[in-house]
Amino acid sequence: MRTPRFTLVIGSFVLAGCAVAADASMAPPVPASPTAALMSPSPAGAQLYFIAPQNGETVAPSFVVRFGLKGMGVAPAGADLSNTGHHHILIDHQGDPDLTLPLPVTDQVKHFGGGQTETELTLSPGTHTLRLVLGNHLHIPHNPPVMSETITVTVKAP
Ligand SMILES: [Cu+2]
Repeated sequence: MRTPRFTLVIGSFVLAGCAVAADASMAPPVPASPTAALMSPSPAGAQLYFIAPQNGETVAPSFVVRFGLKGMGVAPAGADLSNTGHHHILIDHQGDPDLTLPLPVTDQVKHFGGGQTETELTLSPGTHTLRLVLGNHLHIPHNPPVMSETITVTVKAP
């Protein structure tokens, strides 16, 4: 008479054990790099793009660049708010920057840590490439990175 009851208790234990194991498997993976824990997730479908200029456009030596962002918000550098970042523009940059580290400050990487959504660039005559990259509060690209396509503009002589 007592055996069936004992079996029921054991059964409950096994079920509870399974639930705990399932939760553990949902834990995030171990960071792959020292800065991985400092990266911010980007939501699915986030898009970064140029409102102006357009790819292939010919522009004056000084021209306005407008940054377009869908699915995320803009926040100043230092403000750790989910699903936000600030803009960076890569000018004549070869390949991707290191997407696991804070973006450097160079002539080819400009930061808009104030939360700006446009800027005026002055470039030498000829063709130049431009690309936008969103960075988190620490200037680290998101995971997955939110980057625009690379566009080419032709700067005419003054
Ligand atoms: Cu930055």
